[in-house]
Amino acid sequence: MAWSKEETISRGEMQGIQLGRLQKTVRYVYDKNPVYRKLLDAVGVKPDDIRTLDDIRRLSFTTKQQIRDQYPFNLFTAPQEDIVEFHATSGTTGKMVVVGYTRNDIELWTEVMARACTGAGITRHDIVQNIYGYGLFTGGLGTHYGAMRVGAAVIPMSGGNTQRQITMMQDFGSTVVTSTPSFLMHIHEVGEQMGVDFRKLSLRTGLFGAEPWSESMRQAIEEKFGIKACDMYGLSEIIGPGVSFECHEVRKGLHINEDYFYPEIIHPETGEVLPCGEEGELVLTTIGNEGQPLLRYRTRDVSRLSLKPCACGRTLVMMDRITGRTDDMLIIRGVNFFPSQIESIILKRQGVSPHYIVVVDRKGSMDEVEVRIEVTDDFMSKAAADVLKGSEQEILKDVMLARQKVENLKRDIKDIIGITVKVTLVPPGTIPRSEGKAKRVDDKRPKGN
Ligand code: DLL
Repeated sequence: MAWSKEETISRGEMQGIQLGRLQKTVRYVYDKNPVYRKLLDAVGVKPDDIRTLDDIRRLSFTTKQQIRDQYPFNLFTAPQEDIVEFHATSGTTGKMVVVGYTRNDIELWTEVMARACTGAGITRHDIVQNIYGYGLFTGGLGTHYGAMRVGAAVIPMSGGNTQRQITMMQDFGSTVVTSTPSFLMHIHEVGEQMGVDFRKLSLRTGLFGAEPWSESMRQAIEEKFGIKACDMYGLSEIIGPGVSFECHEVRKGLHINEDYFYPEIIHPETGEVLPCGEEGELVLTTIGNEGQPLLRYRTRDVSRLSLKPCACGRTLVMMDRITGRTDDMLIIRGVNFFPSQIESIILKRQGVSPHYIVVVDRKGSMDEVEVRIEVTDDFMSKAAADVLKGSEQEILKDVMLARQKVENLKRDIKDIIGITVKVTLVPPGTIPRSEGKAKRVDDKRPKGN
């Protein structure tokens, strides 16, 4: 059973809703926001020019960089006094991507998340252990709102606290977990060492997302926990979690809440709109948001749309699980960052050069990051000279200095991106140079996982 009637309406009815909301959104941003008015004027589009859904193609794309350029509030379309909540994701050189929600936006978010929860089979009889982080990250609160709306009891655990998560599952009898897939697998590893058999607990379903995960990861979660694992997709810029979700009955693709988020798939290089069924970059237009509506936002996520009917009865257009990104954004343990954020830190520190590589690998079920950075020639020759001189005191000083550098870099990186990484200093010239685009990421994680 779907949560709301819009999930099962005919294509014609859906398109009618979409067109009305698209026209309203374009008029709203044109009238209320000078940045948008300028952008629309630049492509020669007035709100009245949007007469059919295909007219959306006359609008230009919006990018993450454009949102950053308007930091923090210049893309807000609602007046400040109507904003009731902020969220944000980290961004390059410290500038975050900020989102503001009006009361109606929170209502919309709650509604789409209630659909996602219902899709996963969550009802008022459930106890939902919400392991998504609460805070500026949208995962915690978005899931909280939706789970409460369907009447479930929410345990607002937030992330971390692995052992306590296990205790809560055991003592509170949680029936649902909502978490990044990687963290749930970590909980399993820790629990196994404690002798916990998760299959014997009350857990029966889970809502997973915020990072790429594969069919084999789903199988592993379902086996290890004895639950049904459903995928849920979203991004802060658009609303947070709840853009699309899987139904527990079928679990083969995600239903897009297209009456609020209008999807297109484009060729990532040419920007050409691709027909249904072809793989490309997902572009989303919010057609219900008030705080910060986005027109044709380039998500950089790669997927494919399908209009095939789903056995669950929902008629919403479906998208494939995300298969990759068209930029170099990394998602580690649910935290998003770009290599360029690390670069900005390296450039501020002395004794290290801007030659670096971010190595990502998987140890057990957890992704680990090592940042290899070349020290400068000066640093190296001083150390080499001290070794040749045989001056123990000086060598010791060099070693201490190098250790200090590593600690400082680790701390700075943690401050900016929020996760602990391993930092390794390497001799000058040892990181491979590239003639074109520098290779900043060496992703050693198994593909398709
Ligand atoms: O991750 C929102 C969210 C929270 C979704 C909880 C699902 C569950 P951001 O932090 O802005 O928002 O990150 C958005 O994460 O563009 C994708 O690249 C990636 N992502 C999110 N969900 C999935 C998923 C939240 N189910 C970015 N599969 C997006 C693959 C996902 N990637």
